[in-house]
Amino acid sequence: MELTKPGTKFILLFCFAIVFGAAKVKAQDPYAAYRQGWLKKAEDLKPKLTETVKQPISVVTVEKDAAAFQGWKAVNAGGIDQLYNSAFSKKNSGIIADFGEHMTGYFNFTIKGRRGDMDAPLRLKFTFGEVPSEIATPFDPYPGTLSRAWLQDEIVTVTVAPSTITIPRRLACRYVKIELLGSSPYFEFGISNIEFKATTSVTTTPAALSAGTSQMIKDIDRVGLTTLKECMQTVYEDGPKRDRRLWIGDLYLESLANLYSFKNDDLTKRCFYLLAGLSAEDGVLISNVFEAPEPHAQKGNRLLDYCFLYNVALKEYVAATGDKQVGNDLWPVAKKQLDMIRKYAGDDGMMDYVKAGKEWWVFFDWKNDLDKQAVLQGLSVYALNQTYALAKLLGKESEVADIPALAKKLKDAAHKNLYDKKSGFFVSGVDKQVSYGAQAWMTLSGVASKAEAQRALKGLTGLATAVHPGAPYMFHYYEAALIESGLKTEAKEALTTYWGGMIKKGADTFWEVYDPNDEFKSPYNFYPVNSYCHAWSCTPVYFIRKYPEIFQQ
Ligand code: RAM
Repeated sequence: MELTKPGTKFILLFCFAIVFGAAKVKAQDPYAAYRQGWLKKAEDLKPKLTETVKQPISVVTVEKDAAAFQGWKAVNAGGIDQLYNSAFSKKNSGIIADFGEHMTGYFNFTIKGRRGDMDAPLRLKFTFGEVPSEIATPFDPYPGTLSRAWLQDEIVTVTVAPSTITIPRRLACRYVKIELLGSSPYFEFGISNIEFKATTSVTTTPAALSAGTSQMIKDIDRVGLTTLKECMQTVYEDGPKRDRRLWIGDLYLESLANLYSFKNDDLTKRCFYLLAGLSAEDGVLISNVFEAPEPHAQKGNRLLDYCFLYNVALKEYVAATGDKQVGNDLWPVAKKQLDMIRKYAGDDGMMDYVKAGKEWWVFFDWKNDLDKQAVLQGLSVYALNQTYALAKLLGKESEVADIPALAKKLKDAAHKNLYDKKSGFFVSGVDKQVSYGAQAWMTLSGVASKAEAQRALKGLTGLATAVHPGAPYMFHYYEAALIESGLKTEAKEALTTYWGGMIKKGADTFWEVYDPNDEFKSPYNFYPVNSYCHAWSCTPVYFIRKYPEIFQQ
């Protein structure tokens, strides 16, 4: 072949350009060929929500009580008829209806004239609360760091009576306060037929716990199930009040609890496909996605630990259900997330957590002072091993042949660099911090031997300086570590004390943030904007039902 002819050269260059260009496009989006298919599957799996109409069971007053959760308690003040049978005026403005349970859905009410003609509009304010303090705490001036609009207060202007009005926004609450902001002195009206159309995608009732189960464990399970049910809408939401969307970390824990309770496999599948279909063009998963107006991701939000947990969640799902189709479909995504472990793993086998922390949101817990070295190292080992287990289930080990050696390298390095033989704790970072998180992840990853794990975990309770979990999310991993290391009594005690603590404080659903020593803790600088029905807090359901020998005796 004569390469000197200008025509041939041109054709060759042209061919190179096409091949190179195609490779470039492919490198940019490794899932280009699959995305639409994944999103279609997600759409096809979208559940139809069931609707149940609920009515208030009573009227309550919310009263100050230093002993109550966040200083406020709801006190029964009689039947709802007192509202329905009298005129609504300044006298009963501020009345609070109690539905007796947490609900997620749509609120409606009816306005009827009682005397005179409606010669002016009416202005009403509704405040919806998951817990009593939300009803009693003024929202303004708003000090929070998230949007003020998450808070559930709505002003409604009514111009025609009679009329039945539905508040357009979906709400999550147990209590509803109604205030009168404006009305005509020449027109008397009443409020009636207060209703809530509650929605969920749950259609099954899980088996009862065994007869010998303690009342406290039964209560924890019941509240955990309600929490999960409320979060199971058309995706696994993190919280039906806030943020009302699919986050990978929450999905992981919800899907575990679902496997042992409602068994809605389709919802889990839908969420896996959605996250995959909406991942970034470089193949990295985005931490959270929205469904409306059409499915889309919160693009800039890259959370390193959540990428790894997607793999773990997928493996758990495939292992439990035997659904290899989903595993095979989404294997390219799982495989891709491992690149980030390869990228930050140093020659010494230690993850460069400082660099990772600069380039990513490394989360693990709502706890500012938590050092992330040990937790990231532990999760990386865990994710490598879990992904390899997934590869085995799918017969794809040859595609990740480097993983076992890498996992071992990281594991050995963790033990060498982070284990303090003298104290028996795993330490993290330059200050050698001892945290619940570090002991939990060193245990779950298998870096700690059983004896070391037991010693470290047991030691935590006696160490005043140990960094505690900031939220139930981290408490889940601590609880899982207690079980993994064989500390059954301690596991039962920890679950009963922590989630039971919320029960004792009146929880209808478990909370996003719970620090037994600080009921006002908020990652968002304003505790009413915390979510009080939060996915990652539902996991006692998983523990209690997966380990009956620990919890149901
Ligand atoms: C919050 C949400 C959600 C969690 C993220 C990291 O915004 O509560 O549950 O996954 O943070």
